[in-house]
Amino acid sequence: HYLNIPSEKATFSMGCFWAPDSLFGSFPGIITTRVGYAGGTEGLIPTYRNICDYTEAIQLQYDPNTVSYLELLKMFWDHHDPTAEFKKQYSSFIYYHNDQQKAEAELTLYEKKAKGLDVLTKIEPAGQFFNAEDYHQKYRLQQHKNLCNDLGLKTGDDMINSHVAARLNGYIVGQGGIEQFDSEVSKLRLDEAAISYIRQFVIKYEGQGLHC
Ligand code: MHO
Repeated sequence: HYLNIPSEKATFSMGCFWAPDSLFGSFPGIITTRVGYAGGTEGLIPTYRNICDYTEAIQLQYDPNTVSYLELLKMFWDHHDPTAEFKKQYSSFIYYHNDQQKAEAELTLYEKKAKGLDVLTKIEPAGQFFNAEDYHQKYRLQQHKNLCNDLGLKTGDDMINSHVAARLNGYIVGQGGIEQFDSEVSKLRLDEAAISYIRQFVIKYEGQGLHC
């Protein structure tokens, strides 16, 4: 049913893409996520082993009536260090999908710079997005093979297109927390065994942050 609600895209690069896949996956208003490569030279085909001049990126499909782009931008800024210098693969980018996203991204960048921060983040139009290899999609969730099998999540496309996979990839590493998990879990239509399996990880990892 979430395919029938209005949705918009957002694309960010903020270091290793496994972390934002979990960070955003269980965030309110996120419908689906995919990880991949963005912002490189047109005509070059990036892969994880040969990423060319692309960045690791997260692409979100979100419900703008539940979460605003400004709220997503706040998550972007709050969950990586935009002043740290990395090779291009892990650099900080906001790839905008329309003029309003561009204006809001520029506003928030300006606010950071006004605080005296030496922010390296670049803002560019979203171009072609190349999906990463299947094993990178919902990476944290994929570490729970039996759960994925029980949920019928078998292929990379399953991982990319499933709302449940997006939510659980966050919850399984504690993102979103137990209160939010309990309040939304009935909507995910999981069986009791799956719920209690996931629930123990939400409790275990809540508040521990993300690593790559
Ligand atoms: N530290 C991770 C980075 C993976 S990320 C998808 C590794 O050792 O593979 O770039």
